[in-house]
Amino acid sequence: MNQPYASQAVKTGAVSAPAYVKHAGLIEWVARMAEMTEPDRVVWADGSQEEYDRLCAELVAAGTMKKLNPAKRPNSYLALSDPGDVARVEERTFICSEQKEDAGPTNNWMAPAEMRQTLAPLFKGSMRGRTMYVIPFSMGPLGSPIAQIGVELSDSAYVVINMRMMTRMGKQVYDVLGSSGEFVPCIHTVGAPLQAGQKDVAWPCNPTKYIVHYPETREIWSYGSGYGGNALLGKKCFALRIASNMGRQQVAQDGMGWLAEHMLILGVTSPEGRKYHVAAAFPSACGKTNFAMLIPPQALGGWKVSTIGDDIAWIKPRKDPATGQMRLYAINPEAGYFGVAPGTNEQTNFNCMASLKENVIFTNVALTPDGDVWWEGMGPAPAQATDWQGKPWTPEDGKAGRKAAHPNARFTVAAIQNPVIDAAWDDPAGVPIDAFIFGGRRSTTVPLVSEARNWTEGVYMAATMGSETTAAAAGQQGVVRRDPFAMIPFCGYNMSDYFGHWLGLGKKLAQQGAHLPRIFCVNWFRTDENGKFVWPGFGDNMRVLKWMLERIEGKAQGVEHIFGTTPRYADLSWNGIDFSEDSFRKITSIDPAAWKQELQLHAELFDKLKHHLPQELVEVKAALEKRLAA
Ligand code: SAT
Ligand code: MN
Repeated sequence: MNQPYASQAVKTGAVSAPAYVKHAGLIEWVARMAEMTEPDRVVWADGSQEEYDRLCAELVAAGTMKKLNPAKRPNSYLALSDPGDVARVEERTFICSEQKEDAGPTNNWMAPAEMRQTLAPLFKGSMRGRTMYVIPFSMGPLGSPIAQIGVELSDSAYVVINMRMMTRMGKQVYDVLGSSGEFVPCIHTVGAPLQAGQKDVAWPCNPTKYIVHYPETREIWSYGSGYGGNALLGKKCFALRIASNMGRQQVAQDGMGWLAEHMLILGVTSPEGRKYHVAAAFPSACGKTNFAMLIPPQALGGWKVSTIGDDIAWIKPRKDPATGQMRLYAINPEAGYFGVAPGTNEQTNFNCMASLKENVIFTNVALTPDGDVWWEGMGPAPAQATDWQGKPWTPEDGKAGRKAAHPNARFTVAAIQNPVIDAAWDDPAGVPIDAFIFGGRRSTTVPLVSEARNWTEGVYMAATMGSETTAAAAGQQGVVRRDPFAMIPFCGYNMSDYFGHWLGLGKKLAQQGAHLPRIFCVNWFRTDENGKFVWPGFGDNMRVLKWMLERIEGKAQGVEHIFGTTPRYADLSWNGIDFSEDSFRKITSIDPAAWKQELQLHAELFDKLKHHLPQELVEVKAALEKRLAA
């Protein structure tokens, strides 16, 4: 793939890079972007603690952040965003491939030339009055053969400090990059230039937003938002949308390619000391961080869970050095967690709360009178607080339906603060994956857990996954949408080609006698007549995980149904919990009428994705329909 920025002649007129930056193409690009966006100054971020502290102080002075009470929450800050800039903006997210069909029907598309013309006047002078930060970062352990380098230019200091937590960010990246290494150029502006003498606002942004990806030239251009996945370009934009393209393009080189997935990665150790690794895909705000840090119930007898990653997995095939057999290995390309705060407490996620004791950036949670933070579901509400919009709030307001924290309020914290971080979380070689789990948020229809009979059926389950929408994205909440592989907002190319890539990789691995992960589908979210969740979830999800691992070991039983194998009541361990057989039936029952409707929705999805849709998936669907009719 050609890298337009790696090889151009230097004309460093506009910027002077520090001596440790040896990459002429990078310097030239920075100069060109500075010429276009016209910042007052260019600052080369070095990733040091001193720089972090200085930027935090500047953000406090500007009113973007408040420093929390050091006695309660040492070294921690609260940022409150503009009320119109609180989540990813999927409607404003574009995959600008040369051919429209390469973006596919699930992505917004515009021709690259047309998009460049659209963006040019917006980026022109967009950083006036501001500082342009040059943020070098590595996705994955620095220098690892699986890692990739990016450089983000941003006029937001908030982005710099978040990128330092979320990625391996800093001047050490330039040593790896050298004078001609490849990097993904990412440019971000809040789109709010300042005229001389004009006073800044605490959270500058622009009502017009564009989150743009050019997969062929591997560039990211983000305009108008300062929030999360719109602005921290290493995350969804690079590690999923651009990286999914990289993984597929690699097929042309090595016949297999690799996968960039919206998955947590966890390690799980049995009481006998056997260690497994599981990668699990859930849509945003469906509990990936909680699952990645879960504490197994003691009554299950000594299972342990450790975290490798909580949101994104890069997965590559390679020979197991011990057995010589091909396997899939996963790394977490990130170095921190950008998790949903509301609902997090000592019961739902003890380890997460422990991670949040210090050195945290909170965004859009509530502030308590003693200078600490609070959010819905954290514990008893304070008698008064300042809400996420900076207004006074009391529990009375809460009763009237006004939330103190935004439902998509987030924390940013370094992964190393997690008390159950896996010893191998930073291993450049990655961890071997034993099982894939796919889960959506479904109040009906989908049973607690089923195991696919084979890779193709597993891909079908993942491809047809549906989920009720959450606050992680702007738009209506609680409506079921198809979210194949939890990748609808993140797949950087045609979704049918993506299914084909998964099927092709499975096929090639099987031909080589590989040890393929098993595929499971879960749903923690079935509700009863009163709309209450039936399954306790959180730590008790270990009961389901245990069954899966025992399936892998050939020990656990189950029954086959129309699309897989599900445990019977007696196949799960119920030590330490009072969960009736009747409740179990409520969350595992398969209602043929509901499934007939569900298959109708699969048909609609397949119709939408018919261009390049793999025939294997059409065949799985036909077989399913036959079993359902029988
Ligand atoms: O805002 S992010 O995209 O970083 C978080 C999410 O939606 O998963
Ligand atoms: Mn996510």
